[in-house]
Amino acid sequence: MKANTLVTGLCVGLLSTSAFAFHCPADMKKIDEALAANPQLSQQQLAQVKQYRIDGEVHHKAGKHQESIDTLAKAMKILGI
Ligand SMILES: [Cu+2]
Repeated sequence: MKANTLVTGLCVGLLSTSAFAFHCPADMKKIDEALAANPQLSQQQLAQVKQYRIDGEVHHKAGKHQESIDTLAKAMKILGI
């Protein structure tokens, strides 16, 4: 029973990690698509979005998926997506 609980916990941990790993590229894709669609943003907002997009990718590649998602979320908020 104890071993089962441990295995279940381990699986949930692995699943959430891979869900995060998948989440960032999906967010980056949404941002890229929004940027390609000529968003109505100021130069400053556009620069911020691009910076967050780059930072998000860096965090993602470093395995810091939660930070990546948080950073990409800021870009998406500016874009209104
Ligand atoms: Cu990631």
